[in-house]
Amino acid sequence: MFWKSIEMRSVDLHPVCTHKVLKRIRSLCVPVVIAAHLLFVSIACAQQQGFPYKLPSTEPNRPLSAAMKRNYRNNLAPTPEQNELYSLFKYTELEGFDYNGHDGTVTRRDPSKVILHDVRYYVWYTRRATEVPPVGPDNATAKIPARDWDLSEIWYATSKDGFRWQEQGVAVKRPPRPNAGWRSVSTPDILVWKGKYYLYYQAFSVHPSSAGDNCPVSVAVSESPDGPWQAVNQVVIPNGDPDEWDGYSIHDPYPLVYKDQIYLYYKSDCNGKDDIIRMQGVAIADNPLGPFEKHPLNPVLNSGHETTLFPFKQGIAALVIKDGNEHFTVQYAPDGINFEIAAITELMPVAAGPYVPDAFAGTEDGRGITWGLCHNTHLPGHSILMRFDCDLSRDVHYPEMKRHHVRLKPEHYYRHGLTSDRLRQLKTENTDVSREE
Ligand code: AAL
Repeated sequence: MFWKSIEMRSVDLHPVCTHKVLKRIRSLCVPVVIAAHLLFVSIACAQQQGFPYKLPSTEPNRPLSAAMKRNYRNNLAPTPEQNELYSLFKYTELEGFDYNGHDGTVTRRDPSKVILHDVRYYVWYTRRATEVPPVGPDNATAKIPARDWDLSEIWYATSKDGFRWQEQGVAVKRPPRPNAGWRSVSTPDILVWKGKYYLYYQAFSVHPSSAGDNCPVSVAVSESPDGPWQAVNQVVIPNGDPDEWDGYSIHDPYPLVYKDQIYLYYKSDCNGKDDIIRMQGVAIADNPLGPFEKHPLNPVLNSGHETTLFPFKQGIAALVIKDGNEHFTVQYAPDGINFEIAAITELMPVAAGPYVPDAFAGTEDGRGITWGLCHNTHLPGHSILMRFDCDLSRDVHYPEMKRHHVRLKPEHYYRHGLTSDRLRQLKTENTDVSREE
């Protein structure tokens, strides 16, 4: 029929058309029709077939749900085992730190990054040794701390293996009034730049209050990690305007060298004390003493408390540990600024200070991290340092760190029971229900 109609129309339209021409058209049409048929069949088959049993290692060329698109586009790899920015975390008690019988009078917290110098690891941290544990902002005095990090100094310790530490003493003391930090110096982090060492820290001139920690960031410099440290006694990262997100506090300064500049990440608390939001920004400088220019896109992380970042591939990776919509994630910014979630995990190290071998190399081939120190603050009146291990490194593969969940016993869940208020409410609701019956 089909050929007949072509022949007829050809004859109608072109009465002079020869049989040879018709034959040519027919020979061209046959393959086109077969190809169209095959295409139709393959589309129909693809539509019928479910998502493959074996997970494709790259994004398959087929319609995908939003979740499957995310799995291929956001995560660094479609399974945690292959995702270099996914890890579980393992914890070890440290040797070498005395806490005065854990009576709350001695605290160690907020460790810096760990650095390696002459076959020894170094870490700096907040150390408080007061006559009594913290009593809260209303009862604090010149000698009685308001909070765990009040009336503190910056101390340091060294280790040959990262497990057994020797406390070496004070690195930065509280300066005399009216210098920033006279009330407390805390939460240090380290930068090595052109052969010199710089400690950035929070410098309190008022004690931490119920409204939060109002303090800027200051810096001390030394020729050696063993000191002596010369406090510069100047604010290097000032608070923003009072109506800006970082107008009240600049916390957790965390310097890295990136693109030949100093990228100093920090956290700020905003939104008021009843509905506090914690986010992170970055200030960039060519010189460790500044001027630091805050990035116009700040905040660059919408979640997270203490800052923990490291060079990764050509960009920067961040542990977004607690607080905010995106807590318990590892994020990655190929430009150090525009972070996306790269992995979701759990039981992350709080206030992690990792050993970052290439923290100051200005690398565009960041290798990642495998261990560091962190803190735990849930002890009576004080905090302790702990060690964490992980596989967030491109150079190792520890299968036990790539498992997908932390196994916790029932006791752990029951410890997070309902509050007595909520139990009372439920009791009333249950009484109302039985009355209705
Ligand atoms: C920490 C850090 C900063 C805060 C306080 C001490 O975990 O975020 O250092 O100011 O808590």
